Amino acid sequence: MLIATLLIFACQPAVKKKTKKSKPNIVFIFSDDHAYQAISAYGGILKDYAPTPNIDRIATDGMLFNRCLVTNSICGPSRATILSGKYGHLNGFVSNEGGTKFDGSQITFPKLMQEAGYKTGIVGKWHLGSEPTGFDYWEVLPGQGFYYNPVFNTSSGKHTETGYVTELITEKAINYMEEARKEDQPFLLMLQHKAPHREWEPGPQELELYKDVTFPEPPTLFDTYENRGRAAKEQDMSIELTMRLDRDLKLFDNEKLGTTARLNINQEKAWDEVYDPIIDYYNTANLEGDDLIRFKYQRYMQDYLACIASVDKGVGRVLDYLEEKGLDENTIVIYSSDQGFYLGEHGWFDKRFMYEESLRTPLLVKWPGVTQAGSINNDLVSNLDFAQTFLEIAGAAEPEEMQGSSIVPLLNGTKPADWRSEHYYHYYEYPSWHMVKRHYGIATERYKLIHFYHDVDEWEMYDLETDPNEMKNIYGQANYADVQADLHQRLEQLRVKYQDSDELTEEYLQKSLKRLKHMK
Ligand code: SGN
Ligand code: CA
Repeated sequence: MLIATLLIFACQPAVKKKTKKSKPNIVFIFSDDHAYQAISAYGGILKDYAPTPNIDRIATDGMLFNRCLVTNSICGPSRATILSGKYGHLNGFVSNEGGTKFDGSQITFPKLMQEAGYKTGIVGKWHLGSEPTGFDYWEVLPGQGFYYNPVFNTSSGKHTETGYVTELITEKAINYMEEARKEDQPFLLMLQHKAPHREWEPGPQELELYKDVTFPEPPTLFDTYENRGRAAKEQDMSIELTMRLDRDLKLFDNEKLGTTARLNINQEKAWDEVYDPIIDYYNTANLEGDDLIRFKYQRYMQDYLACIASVDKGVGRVLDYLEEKGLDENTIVIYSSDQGFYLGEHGWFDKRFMYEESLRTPLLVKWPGVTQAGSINNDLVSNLDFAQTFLEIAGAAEPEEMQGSSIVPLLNGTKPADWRSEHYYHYYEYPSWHMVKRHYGIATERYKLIHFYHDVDEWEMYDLETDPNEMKNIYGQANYADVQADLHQRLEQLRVKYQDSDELTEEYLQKSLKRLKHMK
């Protein structure tokens, strides 16, 4: 009898039938303008300076993606692509400016996750014009949001809170998880920071962090844009000419600044203690030419990285919270940003270009039992893939209309035979902030072919193997003729595959984009 009972038990399937609760929770931590160069785990010249021990923990325990490429290197469009799993020309959101609002009635992955039994919440930066849909809980910053004493929008109206935005968002995220874990449902949390977006206002805990630090300069800080087309020359995003001495670098008295207008008395006191001596130095140093550019670069890095330090502490708090509550084993933690960013490369800040620093966004994923600790993935993945990835994790069907591919197999350490070998990019927002001309293009593992099609009609091509800093346009060079012809053909195929076309672009141009104007 006993033996028979044991046999029956032994014959039970080893894997328990998955209940709703056993589906993993997803914590998607998403910052704004966080360059991969400013994450220690990515290496590079700031490796020893980037304040990211906690983001690095995700890499140590999970997988780091070296080539996560965005579809359009700008905030709203990146977010719209993530939610919809589609390119901007199909989800209707191609530009931050021009009055477009995300059409929240369309299919998005959070809605489908709700149907699959998930509780869904979003806190922090949203930046899509319309109200969030597909979330049981949302508490978001209006527009770009404020660093200090921010306003939050919720379904029941708006309110202002005292404190620093990164800390407040982290706090709200933990509160959300604390509620969500009591329920009999897995949860999705989108924890979306404003930081480290311009104007890089450090939090009270990090104001002094870098005041005495000198950072290494990128080799292309004094780029003169030779051997490239008009787009690189005519942008308006240089540290030299565009970066503002007041709001960006905080080199004028507080009262004159929009930036610090929101500080209360105590916050202002702490702020002045740090910035007054810097202002004094600047006023007496009489810096000019390259020396001034160098000084501005250092100021920029001090504030930018200080903002990241607060984001990283928040990541640490979330990871610790999950461990303390025993949620870590069944929670996937993802860290990413809406796009990459220039940290002085080519003399720039901001993003938008299809060149590497803005095209590549950080992506780190820790999925206990699935991602191999410390693994590195070099495949071409994209923010276009996030929606379908989350849906596969949730066990929900992926709608036909979504245009990416789930990266779950890659997380498992297996690359599907038909994984993409090229990525399609399209940037529209011109004339506008930073005056980056409209362009579309193809990126492969080694090459890029880019068409600046508006205002100019110029092609650029880069060989990342021989020219990783993209300093030499090789379009039209005889020794690359075959590669060029192949890239042209593949680019046309991609435009067909993703249903993009000159006609559709023209339609956007006639609608929202015609209202764009130059801003600095
Ligand atoms: C703001 C910034 C720009 C930035 C855009 C888009 N200007 O307008 O420098 O390029 O956001 O950024 S600021 O003076 O208001 O800071 S995005 O991340 O939202 O796309
Ligand atoms: Ca951004």
